[in-house]
Amino acid sequence: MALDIEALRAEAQDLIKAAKDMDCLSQIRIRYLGRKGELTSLIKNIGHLPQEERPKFGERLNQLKLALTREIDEKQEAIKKLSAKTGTGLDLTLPGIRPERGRKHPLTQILEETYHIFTGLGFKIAEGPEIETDYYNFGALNFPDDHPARDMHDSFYLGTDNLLRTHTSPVQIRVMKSQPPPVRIIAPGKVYRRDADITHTPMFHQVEGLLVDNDVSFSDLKGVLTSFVHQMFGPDKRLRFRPSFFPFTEPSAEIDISCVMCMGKGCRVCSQSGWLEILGAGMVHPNVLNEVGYDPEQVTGFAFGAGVERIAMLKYGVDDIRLFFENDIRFLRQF
Ligand code: 2U9
Repeated sequence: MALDIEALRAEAQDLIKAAKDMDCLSQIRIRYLGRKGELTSLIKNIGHLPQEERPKFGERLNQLKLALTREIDEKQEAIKKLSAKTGTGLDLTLPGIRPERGRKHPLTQILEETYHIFTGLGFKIAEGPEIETDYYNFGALNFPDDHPARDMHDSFYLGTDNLLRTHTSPVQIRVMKSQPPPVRIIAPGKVYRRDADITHTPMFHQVEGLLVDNDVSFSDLKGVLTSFVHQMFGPDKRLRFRPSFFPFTEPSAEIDISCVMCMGKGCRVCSQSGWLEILGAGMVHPNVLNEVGYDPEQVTGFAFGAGVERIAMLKYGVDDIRLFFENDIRFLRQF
């Protein structure tokens, strides 16, 4: 029994010494001095001892009880004082929690790379409103009144005359109306169309470009876009210009690059064709130049457009456009 008491004293004192906070101390108090505590149980069991040992043993247990109570109270005061000093009750010696390092969204990375490429080719960046008038979004761009894109089913109208821009082309109209040629700009930004599936979202990003000056030809367009594709996707990529039609350019083309997955051999991503469509482009329509007050006999221009999400999907091998907008950290941290 004597040993039991000394072992208990040593153990309790070690724990009190090591206690760092109030919670810890109250656990110790309960463990030894609580109703079912270890010391309390010894006191309760005194009755099982031979009659002659009881007084001495009882006295020692009482002393231990007083001693532990005092030591716990003292430690409690000491902890109180320390936390008043630090002002928080926190253990300031613990190592801090490292904040996770963020990174740029993949679309931001593609946009910044695009700015770098085109500013290197002498282009300036231009921006404009996302809510546009029918005139800037369609009329000034030579869209006929009955063009299907003007339908409520294809564009987000806000009343009868305003809509969420369906492309960034109105930015170029605004820039040309505000200054004489030459113009050499790219217009990046959000655009909105009524469309939703694994390759379309109602909001997506475009980068369009416009160059208007004396003697600008289709070969200038080919040179600029070839440089862009080679810098963005690698110099091994081939380009293919296919005839196309847009109201705002004439002639118009769609531009394919050799498939980034199979290098042109044919695979699932390029539907076995070896080619991926990446850009639309053309020579600015004379009606558009007239509309902004430029003389189509004096100046010519080329324009192009691309979807930023599409560039990112092809460059990074992403097969569902919606992943860019779900903000799932497991997706985003891969870029
Ligand atoms: C002005 C004159 C002409 C911009 C152009 C395209 C061709 C084109 C698409 C690419 C993928 C849109 O995001 S997408 O679906 N764009 O094919 N855009 S020429 O032409 C302009 C722009 C402004 C004043």
